[in-house]
Amino acid sequence: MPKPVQKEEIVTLLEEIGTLMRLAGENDFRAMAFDRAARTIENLDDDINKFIDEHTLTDLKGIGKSIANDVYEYAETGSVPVLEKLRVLVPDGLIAWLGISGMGPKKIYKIHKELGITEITELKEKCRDGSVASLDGMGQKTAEKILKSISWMEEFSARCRIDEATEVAENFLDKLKQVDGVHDISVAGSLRRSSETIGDIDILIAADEKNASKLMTRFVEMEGVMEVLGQGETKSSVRTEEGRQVDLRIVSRAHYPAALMYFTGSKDHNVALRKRAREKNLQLNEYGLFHQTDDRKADFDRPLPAQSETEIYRHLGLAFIPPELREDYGEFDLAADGKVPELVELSDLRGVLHAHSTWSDGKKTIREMAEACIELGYEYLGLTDHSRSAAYAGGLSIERVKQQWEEIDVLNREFTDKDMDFTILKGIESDILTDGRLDYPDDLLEEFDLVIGSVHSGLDQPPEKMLNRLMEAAAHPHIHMIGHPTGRLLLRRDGNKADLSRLIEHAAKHKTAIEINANPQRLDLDWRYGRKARECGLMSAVCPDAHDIKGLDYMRYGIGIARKSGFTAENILNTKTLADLKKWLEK
Ligand code: DGT
Ligand code: CA
Ligand code: CA
Ligand code: ZN
Repeated sequence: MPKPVQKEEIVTLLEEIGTLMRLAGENDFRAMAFDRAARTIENLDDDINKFIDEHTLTDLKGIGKSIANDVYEYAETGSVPVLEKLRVLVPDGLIAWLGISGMGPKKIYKIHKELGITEITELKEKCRDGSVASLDGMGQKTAEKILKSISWMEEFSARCRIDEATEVAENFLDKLKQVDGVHDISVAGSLRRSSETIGDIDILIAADEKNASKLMTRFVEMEGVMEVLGQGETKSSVRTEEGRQVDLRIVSRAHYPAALMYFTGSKDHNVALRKRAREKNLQLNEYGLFHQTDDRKADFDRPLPAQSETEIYRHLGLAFIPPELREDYGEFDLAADGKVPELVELSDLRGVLHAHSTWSDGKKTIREMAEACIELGYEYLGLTDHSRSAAYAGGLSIERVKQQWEEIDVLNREFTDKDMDFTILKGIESDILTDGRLDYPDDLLEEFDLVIGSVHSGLDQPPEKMLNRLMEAAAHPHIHMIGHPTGRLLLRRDGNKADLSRLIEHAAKHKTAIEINANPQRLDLDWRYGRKARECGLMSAVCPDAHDIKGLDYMRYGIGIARKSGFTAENILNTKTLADLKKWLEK
């Protein structure tokens, strides 16, 4: 028996197929048939499940045999081959083009086909350099309209990764810091809270009033600003070349602590703070903390003195709450009881676990990776190339594993001889096979110093199956850590929906760690599981999953998430000394 479906689900399914067909350049008549079927079902008054159970969809006007069969198949199995095929066929980048107003799938296909481009950045270039204008039936006007629509879309377009936002923000901070009259400057908003994705970038400056307008002018005229969205005395917004919005607010020195608190957010955190204030007959706003007037408003003549955020928290009966925790996600309980954890810091990290070399799909040799780690002050590198099933990523055969060990031995001997305090651990990132087994025989697995198990294939298993698969791996006697547990790619692909709370309990019980993959595309384990992890005594690690030298810089984003998770250095494996780490790895 097929599972009952929702009418809307089927409408969306048929519409998606129609759209993707056009993006794939298929015959428009076929695509139109899917549109027509979608409309028919949308307008259907009877329960669609009746037609599915009785296989009578073709009785409806506008639904042919083949589409009816697609719907039956979907109801039966939850997927349709034609859609799966289309999803592979149509480049991901093109789907984003659908958000450009005035760009239908047919036009998108034409431009994509004739200019061989898939990304919006490329589309912008081709609109600017005349390539789009020169296409049949397009012209300069069309190109300009597309550019306008793109910038409009970007203005309202959602979010970016934290590394992208950080780069933009640091560029602004570096330059603004040097301007005369800036007393204090900080990022605020989601970036200061180390959120996994960022909407707009918020910057706050403390300056004397007489310097404010000069500063604002400097800001809106900075290199990299493409468009001024608004300019005022105390607040301005710009859009950068990268399409990011940056908001700058300038406040007086006296207001800076309260303003920093307010604009750091999160909104939910602020709401809870203001409520606490009112319970103490106080009023908190972006200017400060005030006693109340008789009609319960802020009495601006009676502020409570506060030189810092810490003092404001203290007035409210709370310990300082680090920005990363300000999500109204349990931090108030901690701060009221004086139990805010001493969050792990980048400088606590002693080594790198989870990195790749040219032996699999990394870009640098083991030596180059090790030397980069030494340069950054780390004491060890847990090298974890891919295992043999990961053929697409140059996974290592058993033979190659043993050769790699020889190379590592040679390098380690060299480090010892040179009296360098550095060790490469023989690790592997073993695929977790679809049934939860690891990728090598036990006697080989046992010989690695570090075994990370990650899911790289069969990502679309149903949640329960995926959970069992991960739990099976976590219980393996030779595994030390689960890599990127959901496999999500932020802003691009959802991760698996396995019940991570259960995985966390299970992994903690088996003394298997779960990494925080610090690659800003992943940041997986998600910080929202931090409390659960701490309660279960789960070990985690901040892992760059580096495939080149630059990848080692991802540690900072992983630390942000570790802090957001409420982790102290004790929760993080790679804060251990080599000796302690080795002990732990021996389980
Ligand atoms: P984003 O930009 O979506 O990544 O997230 P945020 O948190 O940076 O949000 P944003 O830029 O809209 O505002 C920055 C902070 O300013 C926010 O975290 C809290 C504060 N804020 C802004 N609007 C409101 C508001 O309407 N109510 C409260 N309580 N706080 C606000
Ligand atoms: Ca923001
Ligand atoms: Ca903002
Ligand atoms: Zn990896």
